[in-house]
Amino acid sequence: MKKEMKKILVTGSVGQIGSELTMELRRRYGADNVIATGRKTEPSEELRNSGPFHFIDCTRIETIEEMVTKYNIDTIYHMAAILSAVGEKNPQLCWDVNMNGTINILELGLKYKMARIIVPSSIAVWGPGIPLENTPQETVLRPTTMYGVTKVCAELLCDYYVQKFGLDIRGLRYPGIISYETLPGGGTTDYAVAIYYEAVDKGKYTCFVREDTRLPMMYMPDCIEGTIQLAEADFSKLKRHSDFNHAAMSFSVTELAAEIKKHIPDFEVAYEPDYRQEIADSWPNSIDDSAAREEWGWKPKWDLSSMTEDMIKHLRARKESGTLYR
Ligand code: AKB
Repeated sequence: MKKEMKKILVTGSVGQIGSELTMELRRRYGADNVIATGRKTEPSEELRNSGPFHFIDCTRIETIEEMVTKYNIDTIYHMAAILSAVGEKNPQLCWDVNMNGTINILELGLKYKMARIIVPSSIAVWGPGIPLENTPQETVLRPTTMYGVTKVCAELLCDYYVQKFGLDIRGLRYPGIISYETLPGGGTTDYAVAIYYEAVDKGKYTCFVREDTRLPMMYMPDCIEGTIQLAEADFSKLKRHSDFNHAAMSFSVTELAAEIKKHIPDFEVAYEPDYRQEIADSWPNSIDDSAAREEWGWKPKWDLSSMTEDMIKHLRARKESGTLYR
């Protein structure tokens, strides 16, 4: 029997994906049924005023458990994570937050017999030596970043809890996510967001990866839709659980800049690659998400051209109202 999701806890709700995911979950399931949590960063007014918000620390299980018992939580979207670039600067913090945070969530899932737990993964699970184009679902996972190591471990850990304890856990490998609501923090794919902000703000951008860098990317509405779609899929129909490749589009920085120039003709990009180039070079150019399409009906709606038009429209409006960077 399919268990219902009635009281949802979102960790990492102040982050780039967590903030928009929380608002959409509140729209769909009722504001009071979605408990937003963060570690340090103050939430936006919209997030704080639209439903319950609390500070917790996922590495301290008692702080999560307090939320679970207070609100009778039966579903967790575990969005809290240290991303690739920050993870390389502070690998121990990355391990602590990503691994101890995840096992704490899974243990509480068992203890309180949760209906469902969603733990996102990332294209960072891959490393050198993989087929770069259309990287298959099943291929060697040997990441060279601490973030990637934690994401591979978390996928395995989640699958272990599914097989050993019958816990309902789902996860998908996010590409770089592009959005205009909340800035990403500490990832390698952040250039693909920053470029839009700087194009609208200053008409020029200095990119920290080379112009030929090509990575899988996705617009936020597709990311939110796909995440909730997987969460709502019939568990008995899923052959995989924690590691669905999740794709929408793939482009080089040159192609991205050319698309932006269609809206801002004088836009200029300079290139000063830094340590993040090596990380980007270790990830796929594009990925094969046929398992997600077959098992839970995934289909993206946005491509580079429609996303660019929408991003620029929203960022221009924000600039005009003096709230570009909020
Ligand atoms: C990062 O760049 O670290 C993230 C990711 C691809 O998971 N955006």
